[in-house]
Amino acid sequence: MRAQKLDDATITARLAALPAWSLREGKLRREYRFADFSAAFAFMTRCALRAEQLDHHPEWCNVYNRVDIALTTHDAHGITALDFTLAEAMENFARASGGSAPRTWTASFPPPPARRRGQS
Ligand code: H2B
Repeated sequence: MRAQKLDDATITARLAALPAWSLREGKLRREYRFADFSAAFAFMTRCALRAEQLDHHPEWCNVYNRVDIALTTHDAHGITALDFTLAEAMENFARASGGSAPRTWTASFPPPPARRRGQS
């Protein structure tokens, strides 16, 4: 039997263990940045092999060193434990491939000019 769709409270609780992941439009999402294409593709290769073992496959997009991921269980029309299993595997693989969260450009971008000594 395929995995059962998780309820919102369970998804929220399990997301607490995956701080870089978020729920958007019914999918678990994460963006990774790597040193270069080679590192990004090494990560994707590891994920692809695990996805085949699990028979659970990501929606993803790769552009050079960036890998954008969306996980959902199509058969269940929602998030299941399989999505968390794959997300957790991806976190481990990303660590092994030197992945990081993208820099988020906040209100302080561009950064303020460096203060000179004596300036408040
Ligand atoms: N991957 C994902 N993400 N969701 C699914 O429902 C799914 C899958 N179903 N991989 C599997 C394959 C199914 O289509 C095959 C027939 O096992």
